[in-house]
Amino acid sequence: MPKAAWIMGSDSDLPALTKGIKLLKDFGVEVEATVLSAHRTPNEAASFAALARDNGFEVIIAAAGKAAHLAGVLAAYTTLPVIGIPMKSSALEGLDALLSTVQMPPGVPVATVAIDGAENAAILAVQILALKYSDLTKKLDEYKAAMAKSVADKDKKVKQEVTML
Ligand code: RP5
Repeated sequence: MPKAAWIMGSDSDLPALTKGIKLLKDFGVEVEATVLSAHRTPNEAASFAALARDNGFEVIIAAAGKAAHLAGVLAAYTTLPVIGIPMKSSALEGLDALLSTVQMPPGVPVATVAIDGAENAAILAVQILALKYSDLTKKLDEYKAAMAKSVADKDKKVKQEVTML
């Protein structure tokens, strides 16, 4: 079973992440959620990342707000792919976290999704894991087909509503 680590800087991040975590689990990925902070528990964060591959993780998702260095610090200690989610948890509405997460120096990439972009983080993680687990490719195709159907349904509904105007 594919295995992902979903790290968050604080328990206060969880409500904005649950939809993404659920989506990742719905794809059949084992998800281990952990609270770690680049600033409050730097040693634990470094050690988690350094041991992540040996502990069976294949991708790391890291969500943090404010001066968000979590994803970057984890990426510094592992060669596993790290997906960063900047959280909208500050007076700056997440722009601070976005810049802190995305502006990594050459050599230490963090694949950064949108502010509060937990669902895209989940899908990107599945796309990475699908390179190894081919059944995930089929599930991604089904996911895209369902998305397209939902847009087609909306198009039909809008056309009907506009006809009635
Ligand atoms: C960040 O600071 C966390 O990721 C969270 O988004 C934000 C606030 O954390 P708490 O003060 O609620 O623990 O490190």
